[in-house]
Formats: sequence, structure tokens, C-alpha cells
Amino acid sequence: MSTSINYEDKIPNNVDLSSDRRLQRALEGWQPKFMNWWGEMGPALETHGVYLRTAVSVGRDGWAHFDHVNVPDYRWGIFLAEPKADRRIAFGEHKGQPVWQQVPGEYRADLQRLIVIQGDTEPASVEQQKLLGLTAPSLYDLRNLFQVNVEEGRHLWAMVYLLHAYFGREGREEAEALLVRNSGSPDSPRILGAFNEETADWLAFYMFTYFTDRDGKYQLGTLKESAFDPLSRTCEFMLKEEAHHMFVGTTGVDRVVTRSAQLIREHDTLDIGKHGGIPLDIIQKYINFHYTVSLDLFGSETSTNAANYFTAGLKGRWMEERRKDDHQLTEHGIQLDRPNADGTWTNDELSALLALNLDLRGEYISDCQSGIKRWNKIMADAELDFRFALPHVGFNRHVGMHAGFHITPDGSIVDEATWQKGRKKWLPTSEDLAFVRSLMHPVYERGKIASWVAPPTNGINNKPFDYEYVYFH
Ligand code: BYC
Ligand code: FE
Ligand code: FE
Repeated sequence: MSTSINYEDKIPNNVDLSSDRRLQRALEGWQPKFMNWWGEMGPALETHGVYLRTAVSVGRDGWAHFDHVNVPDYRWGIFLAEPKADRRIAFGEHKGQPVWQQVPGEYRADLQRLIVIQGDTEPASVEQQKLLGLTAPSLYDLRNLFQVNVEEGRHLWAMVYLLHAYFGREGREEAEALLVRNSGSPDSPRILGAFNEETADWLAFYMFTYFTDRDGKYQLGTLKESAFDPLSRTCEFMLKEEAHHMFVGTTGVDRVVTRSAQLIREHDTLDIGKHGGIPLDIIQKYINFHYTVSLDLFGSETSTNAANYFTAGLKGRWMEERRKDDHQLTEHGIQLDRPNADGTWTNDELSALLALNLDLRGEYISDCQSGIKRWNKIMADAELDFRFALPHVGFNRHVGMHAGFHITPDGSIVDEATWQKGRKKWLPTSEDLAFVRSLMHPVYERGKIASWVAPPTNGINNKPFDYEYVYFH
């Protein structure tokens, strides 16, 4: 298997695609369907070249090449990280055995399901972000949006490659279905909840790339541990691309918070809406919303699915190889607070094997906490008393043991009436959303920026902020 990327083929790849004519033909048959989907469901704004990075190798340094490209001409392809010599299964009942280059018959259905769920999220996010190009706050931001979009499109390619190469006819059918389901469609929605929500404005986009792409990072991290080596290598390279998506989210929220702080200082009021800024309480409500719909993506706290995936070697834990235990989890326990109908909490002890979704969610939550710390440092540096916080893990949940309970951001179990009254303080109201949307006007002059967000401290690839990241003619 060669690791340098072949751009001569119709489908760029580093998997020696031309040596397997059947597979190549099948994927070349899917390619025009992907292009049709991109044309219909991809970015609504037409441009004449965006400063994008394209993968040129999968190695550690210098994998990306930057240039202006016409977005539909982006070279979507199939890139797997380099194979590791003598890689062994790191966990579960096959621990210590060589990893698999083919799908074992008994795990076919489970692996296919994991790949389909992962694959479904990628085009979903492109669909959710379709209209954002019409209101970008700067050329720099517009470029970042398109970068994220083309890479999510490539992540779809990554999963479709696995489906075509290893899952036969059923895999090809699933690959077609990935282009048929659509975000928010009443008849054939995307599989996971968060991917049917709207990403209606740029604050939502930054929150999505902070909180929801971060779920992607953690899920891909567990699939990278997989005994099915092609999946592992695929996810490893996707994680490299993913880092930029989260950078867009982290620095995006930083810049909104920075701008709001400036306006508060300048006008000596928290009520900065009339000065073109986003009030801090609205930012907090967006955090509450995007964080909690992303928590739902981790599934139930106890999951026999997750336990079976682990035991079989299909999906590991975050940083599996660095964990200091038996990697089989036959006897460990884990503590968990469970809500009760009478408004109290009960502390339960669970088997660690059943609680793997909870384990991953815990890693994710501590990572999210680092964003809160950054944004509060911006508050402190501006000498403002306001502090952001992550709401309680049970707040606004629709999946898992908190679903069906009304839990406030500070973790009290309350009745329906109290919930309904508090809701408008905790989650974005239709007025909040309309207000944020009213600030969204495109700013497409070089070096200019919208009123509600600070410019970035650095440009992309050492270019300045006022670089012409996007051509319009
Ligand atoms: N919505 O046993 P449980 C990304 C279902 S993001 C709707 O707890 P499990 C990206 C579940 O299917 C990363 N249904 O579930 C980010 C099951 O149904 P059945 C995406 C849900 O399997 C930004 C039932 O409830 N990757 O890459 O342990 C931009 C019982 O649940 C939901 C993955 O998720 C939900 N939220 O865990 C672009 C990795 N949650 O079987 C891209 C692959 C659960 O009873 N997926 N259900 O009919 C998985 O590992 C697991 O399937 C999940 C769920 C973690 C999602
Ligand atoms: Fe992705
Ligand atoms: Fe992403």
C-alpha cells in the first residue's frame, strides 16, 4: 500500500485504488452522486476561489498544500494514515492478537453500523451550514467555513470508501443512503439528534465547531483504537483535519466574547445589543444549548452496545493504550448519580464495561471545561465579573438517564412549570435567535469585520487577516 497521495486518478487516494478495478469503478460510480449532492446541499454561496488546504501526504509534517481553489473543484479523496508495522489489538477479548485487515463475519453488522453512523454526521454538518456563507463576518471566516465544509465532505468519502471496499453490496447501498437522508428532513432525517438541528447563525457555527466537532474528535479517537485496521487508519487521518475545525470553534467563541467585552467596557453597559454586540447571557444560552445537544451524542450512560463494541475490539476508549488497567474491564466499577422522580439523586455503582459511553463523555466534558476557562479569562482580563459555566450534565437532555427529567443548569430536579418558567433564562429564545440573526450581515471587503466579533489574532498559513482569502470574480 503506497502512502504518497496519487492525484492522477479521478479519485485522489493513497490506497492504490487503481489496482482494484471493481472498487475503483464502484467509487467512480458514486462520485457523480456525491457531486450532485454537493451542488444541491452544499454551500449556497458561489465564489471564484477559496484559499483552501488540500492534503498532499499523510505524514507528520507538511501534509497540507494551500492554494485558491474553486470549491466544487476541490479534490476529495481517500487518505489513510500510514500503517503501523505489527499493530496489535489493544483491548477486549482479542487483545494482543494482530489487527484485522478484513472484517470478521461475526462483527460485520456492528462495524457497518458504526461506520454508517459516523458517515451520516459528516454530510449532515455540511447541510446544516449550507446558508452560512451568505452572512460571513469576514473573508477569513468565510474561508474557514468552506475549509470545514470540504473536509466534512472528505470525511464522508472516508466512510464511503470503507463501506465500498469492505461491506459489499450492503455497503454500497448504505453509501447511497448517506446522500439520501438530509439534516432536518421530516421523512428521512439524519441519524443523530444534533445533526438535525439548524446552524442558523455564526455564533451557532462557532458553538457547533467547538462542542459538536469535539464529539467528533472523541468518537474518532475511540474508532482509531479499532481492531479493524482500515477504520483505525482512516480515523487517524480524519483527526488531523478535525483539529482545525475545533480551532475555528475555540477561536470563534473567543472572538465573540472578546468583542462583547470591548463593547461592554466602551459603552459601560451589559446591554450591548443596540451597539451591535452579542450580550453575554445570550452567549451563555448558546453554550447551554450546543453543549447539551452534543452530550446527547454520547448515547446512554449504560450501553450494552458500547460494552459489546469494546469486548469485540471494534471501539476502544479515549487514549486506550495509555490507560493503566487490564484493557478488558471485567471487574472495575464506576460511580454515577441517577435522578429520581421525587427530585433526589441516587449514587449507583456500575460496571465499567457497561459505562463506556459515560467514560468517553467524561473525557469530553473535561475538554469542554477548557473552553470555559479561556472565555472566563477574557472576562477577567477585561475586568468584568460575569463568568461562563457549563450547565449540569442532566440539563436539557433527550438521550440517556436524564431524559424525561427537568433538570436546571445547576442540577436541581424541578417540575414542568418551573422548567417552563426557567427555560427562557437558560436556552436561546426565539427572540434571542432573531436578534443574533439580525446581526448577521456579510462583510466581504478585505480586512473588514462585522460589528459583533473581534478579528482573529492570526491569519491562515501565515497570511495576514486582510489577505484575499476568497475571490468573488
Ligand atoms: N440520537 O446503547 P445506546 C462527528 C440510539 S460527531 C438518536 O446508548 P450506543 C461530527 C442508539 O442508536 C461523531 N439516537 O447507544 C461532528 C440506540 O438505538 P437502538 C459521530 C441515539 O450505540 C461535527 C439507542 O439509542 N460518530 O463526527 O451505545 C461535524 C440506545 O443507545 C442517539 C459517532 O457517533 C442520538 N444522539 O451509543 C461533523 C460514532 N444516541 O440500537 C461530524 C459512532 C443513541 O436501540 N456511533 N441513540 O435502535 C457510536 O459509537 C454510537 O452509536 C453512539 C450511541 C455513541 C452514537
Ligand atoms: Fe468530520
Ligand atoms: Fe469536523
